[in-house]
Amino acid sequence: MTKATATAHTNIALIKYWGKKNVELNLPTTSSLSLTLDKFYTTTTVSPADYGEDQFILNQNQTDGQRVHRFLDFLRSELGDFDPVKVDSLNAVPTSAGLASSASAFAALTGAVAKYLDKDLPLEELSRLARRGSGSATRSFFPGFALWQAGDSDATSYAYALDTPQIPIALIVAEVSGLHKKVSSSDGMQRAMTSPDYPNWVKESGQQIEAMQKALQASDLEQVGALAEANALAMHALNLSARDRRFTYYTQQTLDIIKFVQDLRHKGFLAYVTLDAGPNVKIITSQDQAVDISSQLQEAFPSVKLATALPGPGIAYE
Ligand code: 2P0
Repeated sequence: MTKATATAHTNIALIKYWGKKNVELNLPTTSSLSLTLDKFYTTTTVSPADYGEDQFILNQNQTDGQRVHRFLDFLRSELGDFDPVKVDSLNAVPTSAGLASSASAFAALTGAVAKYLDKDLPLEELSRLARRGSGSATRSFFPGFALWQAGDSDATSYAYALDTPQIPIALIVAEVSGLHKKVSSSDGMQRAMTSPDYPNWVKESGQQIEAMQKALQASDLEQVGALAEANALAMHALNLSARDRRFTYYTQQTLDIIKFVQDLRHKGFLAYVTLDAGPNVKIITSQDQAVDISSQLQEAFPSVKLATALPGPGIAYE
């Protein structure tokens, strides 16, 4: 194989990963459950390097991606040594969309390297490998809903597809305006683990992930939204109650949008929020209400950028 290309879509966690029980192996404290999104993805091509070392090109610019270089060396240790490669990635995950690109990026890279080496690995094995690049990447190989089982070792921590009925779910991403001080997710979750409420969040998360799977099987979108919102808001409360360097990703506008979505619910709409490692709000709703909710949000928050995503496909190769 002289060249291999893979496309992986990003995902949104409905039950979050927020804490590591083993930093080196990237083992999470809890299992997490996600929805793959159609709109946002990374396409990565792996080919022989132009010269004697690995190269990383992101959106057509030569980039010094330390994480990518470290990850390629990790793949050599797992899949057998290979000569230097050129990694050429195109991100259709605009940073402005407020979604992390590391999930789709490390999933696409893992898939493209395996294909380049002519290794026909099961998706669960690719997921296990991608975990060492970025935790959320474990979940980006599968169409629709995926579950990353925390596991208790390197071998047992990977994601798999959930077999659910077709659910008419939609996700509106509301990009909050203004400049924000960044706390990386790796740092944020280390801080959150120092909250006295952390053990309780872990316990509740275990119950929520069971309830979420039942809600998905029953196509109960109200319950899916309610569980996701409770899990996400409790995650963000940990950041505020951390003993070590407590912080928040919330801005005033984040809080205003959360309140607006609660008001929509009181008016009878199906609308729930979830938030990740940043100030942007993602609204879980049904496909038939997404346009209406989106236009109400735009009217109330003219400066906010909105994008609506639907369930997306699993990894694909060219
Ligand atoms: C998630 N996030 O479940 C959670 C919720 C953000 C908030 O996974 O340290 O880039 O590379 O494993 O996967 C984002 O963190 O973290 C994330 P690392 P990752 O989607």
